[in-house]
Amino acid sequence: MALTIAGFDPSSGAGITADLSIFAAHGIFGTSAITATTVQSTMGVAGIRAADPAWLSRTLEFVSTDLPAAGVKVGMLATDPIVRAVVEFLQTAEGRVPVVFDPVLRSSSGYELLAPAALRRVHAEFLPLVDWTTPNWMELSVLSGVRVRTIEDVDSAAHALGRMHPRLYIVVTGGDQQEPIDFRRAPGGAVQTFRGERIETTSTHGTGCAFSAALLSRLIMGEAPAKAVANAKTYVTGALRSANPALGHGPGPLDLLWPLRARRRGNC
Ligand code: PXL
Repeated sequence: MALTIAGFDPSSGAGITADLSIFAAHGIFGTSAITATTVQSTMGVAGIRAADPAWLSRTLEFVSTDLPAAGVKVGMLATDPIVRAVVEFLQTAEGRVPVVFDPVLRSSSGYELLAPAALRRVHAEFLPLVDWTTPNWMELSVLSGVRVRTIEDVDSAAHALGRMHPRLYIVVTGGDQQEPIDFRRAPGGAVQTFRGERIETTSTHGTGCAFSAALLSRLIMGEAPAKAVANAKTYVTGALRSANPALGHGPGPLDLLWPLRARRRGNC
């Protein structure tokens, strides 16, 4: 069982409902706790309302006592009080399970999905409780404080972030770059790069959610770090490849359930 602590995107391209589909595609049952609701479609984010932090804390405590998760994914954190509630939960969570953080900072339509004032607590209290983070280039730049314009900058920024948080695995996703290279830094500083295939599609809404939730699923399935990253990437590539570009008027959703259909056809 996996838990996602994230925002609600009513178009299901990203956020909680997408995460639950991704867990399901990996055969994993998912529970969830909402940090914020958004007014959103493939056309972009039109509004955000953060959840009541006390209500989030009650939800996390009540659900996890009954249905303890084997891994936790954290997405949109929205505000500083929400970060505090998630920190308190992770501190009291029984046992050590993998925690994957997709650092959702800003929507492509320009909305702040994490208040800049909350970044201090993310570094001081939240990231020390996280095992894996999956920033894209822009998110890596904000988290590390290092400008990221080239793959060499990715290397410096990932090492800077890794020195701040020595037990963190950092996977920098490059799917939105011309050369889709994913870059992994392990605790201790070892680096591995994964060269991906570039899929030309307009269906890209929630790609970061898909990668991070697939990564958590693979970790829960017991895969070692390099294999989990490679398989999460294969999952996202498949979801991009079989997405229906006719869905929505903006960047459409991925085909998150493709492994179920592929299996039914006997292809996988
Ligand atoms: O893809 C980032 C993301 C994650 N979660 C929620 C979102 C978005 C992007 O807008 O709304 C809830």
